[in-house]
Amino acid sequence: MASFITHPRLRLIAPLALCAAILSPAAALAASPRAPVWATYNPTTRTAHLTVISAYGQDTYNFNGGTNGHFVFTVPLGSKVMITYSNASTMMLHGMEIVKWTGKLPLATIPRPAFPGAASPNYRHGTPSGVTQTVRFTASKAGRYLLICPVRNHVKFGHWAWFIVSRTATTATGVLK
Ligand SMILES: [Cu+2]
Repeated sequence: MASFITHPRLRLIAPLALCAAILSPAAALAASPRAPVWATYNPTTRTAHLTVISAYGQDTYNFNGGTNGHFVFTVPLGSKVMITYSNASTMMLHGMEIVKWTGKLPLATIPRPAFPGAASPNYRHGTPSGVTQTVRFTASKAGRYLLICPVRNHVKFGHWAWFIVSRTATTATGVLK
């Protein structure tokens, strides 16, 4: 189960597949929608695999369905982070970048990535609709970071999430709050 819902495209249809597999109405009630698995962690290789989708579920300024910091990723300090990033919007470019939390949102200028490689290709311009990319970096410093969409004005419109690099976490999580 876990392996098949980690694929973003399958993730979208997973709830339908679950419903189809359920024979009795009582069971259907019991198995109400299950949150997608947005993060997995391999403690042996210290690799965090994250899925990040812009405009997930509805075509708005969201990451994995969360706007304005309602989605939170946490990874253990020192993780090798591998992000599968997709822009699901049918209307516009979006991108992703991890930046330091300075106490306020980067509304006017877009900072450089907090870690080398922690941004989608050509991040200020954005990723075209329907394209999936891989982003790799090492979460080498503990602290509070933002996952932002660096496309012009998108942070202002709510296109940002939290990204926490934790000294105490033993696994990676991605939660919509
Ligand atoms: Cu955006």
